[in-house]
Amino acid sequence: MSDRITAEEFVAALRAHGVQRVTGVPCGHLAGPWALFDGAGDLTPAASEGAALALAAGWELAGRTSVVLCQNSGFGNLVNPLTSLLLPYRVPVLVVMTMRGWPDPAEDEPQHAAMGTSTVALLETLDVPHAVLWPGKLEEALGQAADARAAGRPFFLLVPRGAIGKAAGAYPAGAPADDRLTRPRAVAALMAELTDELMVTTTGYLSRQAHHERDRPDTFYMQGSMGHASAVGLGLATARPERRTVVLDGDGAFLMHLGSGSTIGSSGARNLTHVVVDNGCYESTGCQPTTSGGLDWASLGTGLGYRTVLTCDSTGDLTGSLRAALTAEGPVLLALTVVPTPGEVHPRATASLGPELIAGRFREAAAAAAGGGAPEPERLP
Ligand SMILES: Cc1ncc(C[n+]2csc(CCOP(=O)(O)OP(=O)(O)O)c2C)c(N)n1
Repeated sequence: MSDRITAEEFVAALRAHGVQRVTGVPCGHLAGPWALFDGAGDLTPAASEGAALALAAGWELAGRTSVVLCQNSGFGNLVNPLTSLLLPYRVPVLVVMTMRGWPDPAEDEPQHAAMGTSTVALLETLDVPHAVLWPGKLEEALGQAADARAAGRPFFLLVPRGAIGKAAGAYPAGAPADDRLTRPRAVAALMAELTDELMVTTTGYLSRQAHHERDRPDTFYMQGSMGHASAVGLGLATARPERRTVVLDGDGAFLMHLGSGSTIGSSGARNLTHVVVDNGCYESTGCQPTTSGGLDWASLGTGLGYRTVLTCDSTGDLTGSLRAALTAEGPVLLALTVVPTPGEVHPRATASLGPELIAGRFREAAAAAAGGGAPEPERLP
């Protein structure tokens, strides 16, 4: 399998084409180049792909040749700055985008199917120049990118899964000391505390962990839609005010659509508990650091308007914190600071259940009254 270009070769080629600054949201299939650019001090992680494109536009407007690294699940996030900023203002950013759900959507997870089959057509509809990184075609594609740049146009280099190698030793995570809080410990304890709460879990390892610890129909395992678990949870909580809703979120996902925290804060939803597992990184794609390192969760939660804000970073305080978070008046924010455990990975809920089944059984569970029994009749105005 020598079709694969090494991460070092790929980064060297981009540098030879003048790349100075790099931003984006990570994909496991770009983990090698991400680590090398980060190691060189040239990478700024962005909260979302749209923000990455805007940041790169700023660099370009100030004379720095820039690249955005992302996967096509984030294409939707960047379409707005692509169409209303880069195209009309003729700002030429190079976007290196991995292609999930493509060429055969059946070979990837279900949440990638619709975007996988439409990414190329969307770029064509928008008349945005692009090329696929086929084996041996990097220089040719970068030549096309240079032509696009000369014409003041962005360029998308589409990367098939596995086309670029990994970088050795990127973001190693040591074994956690015995009493340190970890994702498995935090999620196992949370799932054990649940009774009849509705729950929505964020994309990646957290959904997998929740499913592994305790499969329940009243948990909506949301693979995909990164950053939107909190808004889904607010919808559930306000539609079913007599039941507690729990959102299980990651720091990267929370930051991607941080504005929803303000919507939740101002909603005053008394029955909403938002649990954020902060491991300081995008663990599901290779533990690339997020920007949560310097974040003061207590101040942030209070500032956003959450009624109760709790933080916990030790196994000793975990059960007490969870019980308080599940019973206190909401909106509740509970930030759990954990150490990454990338070695513990479980199958996706969608591998055994399928998204339609997850949604169908969740609908039934959500229709039931709190504590089981018949659903409340809907009141007419
Ligand atoms: C819009 C979008 N961008 C990127 C991804 C790829 N992706 C899947 S999981 C994940 C990391 C999520 O990080 P975090 O919320 O901190 O949770 P963790 O993986 O650390 O548990 C990323 C970047 C995605 N699914 N969707």
